[in-house]
Amino acid sequence: MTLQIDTSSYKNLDIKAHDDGVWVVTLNRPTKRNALNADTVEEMVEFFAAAPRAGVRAIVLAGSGDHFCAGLDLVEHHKEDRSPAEFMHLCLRWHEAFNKMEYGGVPIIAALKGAVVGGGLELASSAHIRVADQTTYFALPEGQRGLFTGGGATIRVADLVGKARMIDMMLTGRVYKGEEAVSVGLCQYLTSGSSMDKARELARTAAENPPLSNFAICSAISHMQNMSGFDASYAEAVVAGIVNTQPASKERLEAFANKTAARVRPE
Ligand code: 1HE
Repeated sequence: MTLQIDTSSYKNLDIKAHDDGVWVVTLNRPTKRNALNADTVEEMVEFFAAAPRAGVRAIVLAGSGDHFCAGLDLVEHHKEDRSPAEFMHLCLRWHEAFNKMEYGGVPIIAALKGAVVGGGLELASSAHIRVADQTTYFALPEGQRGLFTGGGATIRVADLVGKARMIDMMLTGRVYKGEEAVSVGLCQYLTSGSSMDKARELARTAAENPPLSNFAICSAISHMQNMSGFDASYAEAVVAGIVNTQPASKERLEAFANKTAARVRPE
């Protein structure tokens, strides 16, 4: 049975389902530049845990206002005066949310603008595709704030840009934007228009794939990266055994054999 998501129960996320199966999830604290407080993280855990079982075909993740996300809610963190154990447990909730995103099997396209910094970059790097616009900039200001990453940057940002660039970003506060951000791997698309429009277009395209194929693409690849090559090749064969014999794949192969399916062409 398909899980129902009650979008009205979310306060820090604005969630809208569209007819094409694409859901738009918007961080909804623009006056705080969408800084991630503990409540927002809990809402992300809840939504991203439910999405794969709720018929969500693809997700666009965005921020309201001029900035995608200013990272950890520094004011909340300051006021709460957390103990090491309390902050560790908070970080584990961030990991819960971000792992649900990366490994959940539903394509997530991040529509970026303005600041994508600190924990905001950790969030963006948990999406499967990142789209930047002309205002988007990326940074890890943890060093300047006397902090360290706690939301998976050591894994995902290092994966995107490599260890040396990540260390440079953290030590010096280096900011990347524009074509340079694309070339170092922080985003895959840079649009002259709206990142939301481009992300919606990409999400619609992804949503047309059979859900089981998308599940494998947006879950198995990440899992396999964590395995030895030997185990990953075994797991790949098992996943391909299931995905490549599904009814939806048989229909598409029939269309290819009948010459009714689109061919792969350069644009
Ligand atoms: C915030 C936050 C925040 C803004 N936590 N409240 N992240 C950072 O080090 C980035 C901190 N933020 C900034 O550098 C700037 O705010 C921005 C570049 C994102 C935006 O600048 P601007 O001029 O548009 O806004 P502002 O005037 O700085 O802030 C507007 C309000 O948003 C203000 O609140 P107000 O109640 O005084 O109006 C700010 O306090 C609030 N605000 N950013 C809380 N981050 C798991 S570990 C992860 C570790 C990290 O993420 S470290 C990186 C933290």
